[in-house]
Amino acid sequence: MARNKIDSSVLDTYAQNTWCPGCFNFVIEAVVKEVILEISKKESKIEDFVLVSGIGCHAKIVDYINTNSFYSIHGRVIPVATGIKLANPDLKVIGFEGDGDAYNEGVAHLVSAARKNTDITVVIHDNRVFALTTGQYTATSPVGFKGKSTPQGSFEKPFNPIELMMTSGATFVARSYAGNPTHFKQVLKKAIGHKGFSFVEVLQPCISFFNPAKFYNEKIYKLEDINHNSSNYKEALTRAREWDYANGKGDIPIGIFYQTYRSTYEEIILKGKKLANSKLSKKFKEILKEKI
Ligand SMILES: Cc1ncc(C[n+]2csc(CCOP(=O)(O)OP(=O)(O)O)c2C)c(N)n1
Ligand SMILES: [Mg+2]
Repeated sequence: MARNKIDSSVLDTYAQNTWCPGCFNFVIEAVVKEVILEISKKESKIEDFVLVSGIGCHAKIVDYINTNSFYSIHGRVIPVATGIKLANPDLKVIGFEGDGDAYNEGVAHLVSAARKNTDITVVIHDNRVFALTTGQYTATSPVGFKGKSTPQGSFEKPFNPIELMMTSGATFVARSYAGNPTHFKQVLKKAIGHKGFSFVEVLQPCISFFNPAKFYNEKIYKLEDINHNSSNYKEALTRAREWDYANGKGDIPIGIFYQTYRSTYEEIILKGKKLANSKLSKKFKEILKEKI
């Protein structure tokens, strides 16, 4: 089929959708589909994409998009995505994780991927709650969050994922908002185009268990509107620290906080493998000579 003739229905699946009516995951899904289609028409094919999910409401996204996908387990999106990328570096690998998935269960993998600079994109559906299991607090729930496991309010201090990713060495760090699909689309395209580990946190109000949409609409502003310099680490870190996840103080910047470049994990590993192979074959040649 001619690339420019592909229409969005090719990405639809027959899976029955079980998200709550009005869930912001619908917005994320629609944007991801648009981006895959746009990239597929220009520079690659739909089959070049591999989507990897964890477990949770967010994870169902891979059931609803018709391309290669791997439904992994809670907190283990990154090891699976890394393996796929190492096996075939030509693929475009995108991981979808919940906040419980990425920031609680699988936080070590997130830090490692940022440090290693694996060339994958990770999208975090940050609804700041374990949604599928009906409303327990996560590592980004605000102090005082009342849910099933914290009826009197959570007392734990959440961390700031943007700051964590920056200090862990991520080469592309962004935040967007599911209430602003245009913005998310722009950010996601740049994240996929980035060579290296790209991290995109999407603030996603959960209409059933934690819905700060009104608060987000009042507090969010775009980094693009203040001419933020995303190559300046110090400036980016100041912006990353502007909003306090614990008490909601400060305005909420969205956009690309930081972007830089260095060798990717696969480049280094595959170069090492080639070297190892060439040394190995030399040794084999010597052994063969001895035997002849
Ligand atoms: C290893 C493992 N731990 C815990 C669970 C139980 N579990 C399933 S979904 C879920 C919550 C998911 O929350 P989050 O990752 O934030 O995704 P959301 O549902 O909010 O999109 C949990 C704890 C599991 N399935 N596997
Ligand atoms: Mg969640």
